[in-house]
Amino acid sequence: MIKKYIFGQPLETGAVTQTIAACSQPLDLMQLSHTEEGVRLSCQMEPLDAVYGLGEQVRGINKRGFSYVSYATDDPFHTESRHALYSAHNFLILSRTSGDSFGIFIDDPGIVVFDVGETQMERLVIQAGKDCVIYTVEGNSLKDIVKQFRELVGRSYIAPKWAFGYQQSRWGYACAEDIRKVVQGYHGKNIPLDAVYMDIDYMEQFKDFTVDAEKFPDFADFVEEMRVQGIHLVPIIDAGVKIEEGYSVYEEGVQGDYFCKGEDETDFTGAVWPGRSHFPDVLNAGARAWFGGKYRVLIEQGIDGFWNDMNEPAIFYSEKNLKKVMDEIHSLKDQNLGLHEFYHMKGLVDGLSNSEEDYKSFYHNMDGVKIRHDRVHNLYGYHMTKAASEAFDQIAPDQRILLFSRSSYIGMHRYGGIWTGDNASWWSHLLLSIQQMPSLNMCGILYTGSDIGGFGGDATEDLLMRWLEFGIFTPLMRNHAAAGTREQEIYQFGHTEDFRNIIRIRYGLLPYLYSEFMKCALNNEMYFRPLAFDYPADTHAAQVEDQLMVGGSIMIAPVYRQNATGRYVYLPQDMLMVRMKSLEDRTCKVMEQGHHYVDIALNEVVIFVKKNHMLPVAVLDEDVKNISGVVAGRYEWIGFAEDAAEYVLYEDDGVSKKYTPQENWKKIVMTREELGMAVC
Ligand code: MIG
Repeated sequence: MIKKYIFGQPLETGAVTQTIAACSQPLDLMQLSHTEEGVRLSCQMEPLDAVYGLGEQVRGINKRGFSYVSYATDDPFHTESRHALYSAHNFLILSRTSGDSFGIFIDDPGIVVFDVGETQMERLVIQAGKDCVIYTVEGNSLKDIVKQFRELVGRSYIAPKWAFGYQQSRWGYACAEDIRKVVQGYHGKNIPLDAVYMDIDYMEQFKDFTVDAEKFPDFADFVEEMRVQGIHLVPIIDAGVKIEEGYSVYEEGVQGDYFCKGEDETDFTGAVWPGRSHFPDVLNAGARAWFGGKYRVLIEQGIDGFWNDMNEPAIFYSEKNLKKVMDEIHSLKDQNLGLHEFYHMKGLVDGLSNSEEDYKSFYHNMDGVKIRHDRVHNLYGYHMTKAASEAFDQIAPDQRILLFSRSSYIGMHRYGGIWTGDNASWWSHLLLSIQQMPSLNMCGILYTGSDIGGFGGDATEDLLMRWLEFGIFTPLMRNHAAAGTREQEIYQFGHTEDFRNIIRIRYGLLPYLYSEFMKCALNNEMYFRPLAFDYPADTHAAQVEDQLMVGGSIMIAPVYRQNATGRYVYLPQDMLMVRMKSLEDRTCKVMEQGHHYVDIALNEVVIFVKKNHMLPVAVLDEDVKNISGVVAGRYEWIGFAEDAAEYVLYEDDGVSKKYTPQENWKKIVMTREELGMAVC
């Protein structure tokens, strides 16, 4: 049961797609009060109650014990003490041991604070603005609450099938030759690869929708050269548009009045990668149609995937603020600085980027209404991505195009996926990425993954290997790293054969992973689930923060600690442990419900199949180069059946949007003998 409550005069964010009438009774699931900031909700939590959700955030699956701020922030240093990351996903579930669990969604695109027992351990306090819509969701299970919420906000984005292949990225591939080397690096070692990313260096001076002709002569030919080898190129698009006379995107934007405005009605200027830039007012329908239409120039050259970056929007500095800071620092010159003044000065410079002052100094024209940016801050990345998606519907209505964003808000999940931003090559971030996945799925974001191997810092070989062993289960499986860090393409390391085996396991599992993704997208379910969602009566399952259910048949328990040669795994029921040294070298063992210590060598992938469940595993040729080597129907089956198990397999052409035809869905039943259980 969903109830809707309206406070003040909220803006239409587009998060919700169902029309439901506002409730005439006051909100009663939490205590409501009106503070100076706006609407405040609070309630008591019993010691064993858990809080799930909030999408892309720091910390664990159970969010208790910390406070989280929804205010999209470009902060590449995600330590445990941070409160905000790149996105704002204002949905959480209070899972109560007493049974009356509920979900709550705060549809407010400005700052929202979730104090989940940080200030007082037993209190959940949510502080929203004055103008917002709040939805409460009651249901008979955690899964049911999520499903109702997901029906409320609409079907999740579905990526083309090739985007479920392995993908390589690096900030630093600067020209066609660099990309050819990457492809050769993979193909030379017989490691499958479906996409290579083009980070900001492909552009002419970081100008959106341009391609530097010196670095990429005959770009369309190059795209074709890659396509023939089965490689999709995925260029980045940044939010800021360079101010430069003669640059058509800039000139059209000025003429069409498509940029965000400053207080004085002139186009707002902030500095990002292209230098002084304007920001398309993607909250305005006209500007959105215009900006989205620009993607066409790359699509016409054969591009079929994009990632939208810097769309919190990140602002390195604004001219106004820079001048103020410079003046202040100048006034300190020749003074004998005390420590206090020194730190103040240092803070001035640090505070230039993504400053609240800047976010309060520019405006959107939301279809006739002038809105100060900070009130709608969390909608920017969402609407930039919506702009692209709406344009794709015009340009290629029947084709799936890969699209994902750094910043997002609930609602954007219908238009694209996300990646989890600039993590680091830290073991703690491997765990973080495991924990973020179910929270994101709750909020509708299914096509997602983190930068495998870590973005900042130097990846070690063992970290990359363990991260890939988890990454083979994330829909977006992309190895990405920052400029200046150790090169982390797989072929840069010594144990290539082990890496190759792991990547091949991904391709082998694809028929399963893709089927499960599609079922979850089409049925509004979660692809990654905490154990507590599937085993609600099991108090041990509720404690598990580092294992996930993946689709309907399996559980994973990734190793995320350096030098660990195994780990404790909790089995909420009897399961079949399948140990893979490679796709072909698999051994199985039936294991009983309970706690186990499981050895998992650095080069092994282990999955746990639920009793009376099974999954397809593709049979691959030795020289499979990409997803086209995963041939429909060429499968073996792994399963755990007392008598028989069944599976609903989903297959399609991978690019069209026809998901429902009967022939896409096949129910397969196999007996214990057929599954080869005798050898386990
Ligand atoms: O300020 O385009 O999160 O993936 O490699 C950094 C360069 C800008 C941030 C993205 C990252 C990308 C990088 N970008």
